[in-house]
Amino acid sequence: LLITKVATTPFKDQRPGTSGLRKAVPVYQQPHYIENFVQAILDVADLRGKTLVVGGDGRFLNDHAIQIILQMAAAAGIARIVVGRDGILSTPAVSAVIRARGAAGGIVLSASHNPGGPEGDFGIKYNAANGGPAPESVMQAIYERTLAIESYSLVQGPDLDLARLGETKLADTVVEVVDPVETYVALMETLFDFGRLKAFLASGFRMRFDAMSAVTGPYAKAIFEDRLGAPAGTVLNGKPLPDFGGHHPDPNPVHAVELIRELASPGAPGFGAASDGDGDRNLIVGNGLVVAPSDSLAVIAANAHLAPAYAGGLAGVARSMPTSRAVDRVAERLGIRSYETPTGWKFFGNLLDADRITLCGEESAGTGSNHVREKDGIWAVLMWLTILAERGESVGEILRQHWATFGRDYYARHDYEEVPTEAGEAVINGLRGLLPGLPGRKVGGLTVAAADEFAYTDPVDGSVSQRQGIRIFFEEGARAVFRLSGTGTSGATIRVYLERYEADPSRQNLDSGEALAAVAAAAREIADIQGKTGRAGPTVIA
Ligand code: VG1
Ligand code: CO
Repeated sequence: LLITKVATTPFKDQRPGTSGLRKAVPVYQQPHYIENFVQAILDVADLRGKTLVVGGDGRFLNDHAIQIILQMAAAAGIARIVVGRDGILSTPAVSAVIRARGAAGGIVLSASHNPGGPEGDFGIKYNAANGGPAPESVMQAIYERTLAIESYSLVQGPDLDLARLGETKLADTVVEVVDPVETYVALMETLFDFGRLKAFLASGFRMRFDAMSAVTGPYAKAIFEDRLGAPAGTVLNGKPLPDFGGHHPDPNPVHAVELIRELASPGAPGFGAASDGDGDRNLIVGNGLVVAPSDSLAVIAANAHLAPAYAGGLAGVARSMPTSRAVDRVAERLGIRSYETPTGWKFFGNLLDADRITLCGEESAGTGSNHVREKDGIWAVLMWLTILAERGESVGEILRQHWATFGRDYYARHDYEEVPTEAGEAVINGLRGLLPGLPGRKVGGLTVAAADEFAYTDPVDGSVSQRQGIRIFFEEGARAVFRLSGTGTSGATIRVYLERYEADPSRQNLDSGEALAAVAAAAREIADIQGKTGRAGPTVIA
């Protein structure tokens, strides 16, 4: 067994963010950059003699990074590496495979919805034995290890052929190439009534799924077209491409505009959906409308009992703090608990593991359940398809009825992208300083009721996460939240999350920009974003 030890020096910028280490491709192309971070993972996780799952969304560098990981994992004495054919596994599929195989962990190669290709982004995420993103304490330990690293080890050799299913050996390590779709599809079949959904599609109900040339293409074809019998062509952009065809694989109203336009045209299918680069996000579209992710979470919570796996009810639900409070209203009605966590899926892991919650989600188009420990785009689409089949109503009717029952939480996120890092920090620090004086302040017709900086104590392990965003509550049922993105790859992105509750059904069909104008103006004024960044308005409204 020939282990090569290579001397290296630390990179100072390998601190993982909201979702792993995400950097521009040229940063990852620096000699030793991938190896250093992978060695830090292997050192901290100690997977000797255990099973590791590896796969990615197929973006540029996916192939290259996987070969390095295999060689390093072999040198680290890992007993078995389960890798998706051609290096492909969606983020929720990695989670499913970790759990199905009793693996000790997994490495996911993706920068999610960020563009790919030589000028795009790349990322490495580490998941733990429960199938979910490793907790903050582990990621912090990995970061600290990157700062002290002096060498890494690998078993050198020719690239392994990952196109063929089956087992090969690399030194003492078994490398097992698996079908990337099989375990995931089998899991979906245990959660939903595929016979019922197939009959629904056979009855003439039509849908579109846009895979955005990213990882979900093969999963969506296997499920919607092959298993559920939707006609060929139901899945759009179904072939994963290393640069996603030059598009942002981001399922939002800006980047999924063609799908939204198609669904708005006469005679269009009644249901449209899309997923992101690594398959964990989802977009739900009806005829002429887009379902806000916070609303989607609430609708799913209110209707989950229609799917076999959730027919017995929900243990509880959770949402990230900036996600609208719509799901809380459903939880209250159902008599179950609703938890509020910091942004990022890793904070749902303990609640799911401890059976305190069954469903969870984020305003950033992430929804999921206890079936895996990641958000799951295709799962959300199957959930909506189930609701549509069982209720026999349109997406729009379901949404309007939901609002009539629970009230509507108008919602929007304003992003100020790529502002200088110091300016982004100045906005948050400025708000922090203002907090004590805010209650009672009147701004543009609204009155501040309370304001704080969100901190979270995990109810399961007691770990504390400070400084997770500034919250301003207004007496008029409105809220503004401010935080800095933890997934960007250049400068800072300020996220301003706006919401306002409307109980009156006659006022639930306003344009959300209009309904939120006062709270948007109040947020801008209080935070003085223009004064601190020079920006007159957001770059993206989601
Ligand atoms: C963003 C979203 C967050 C999500 C994260 C990873 O993080 O706001 O809700 O969990 O992306 O999603 P941030 O720190 O940039 O706001 V994904 O689909 O990129 O794995
Ligand atoms: Co993603």
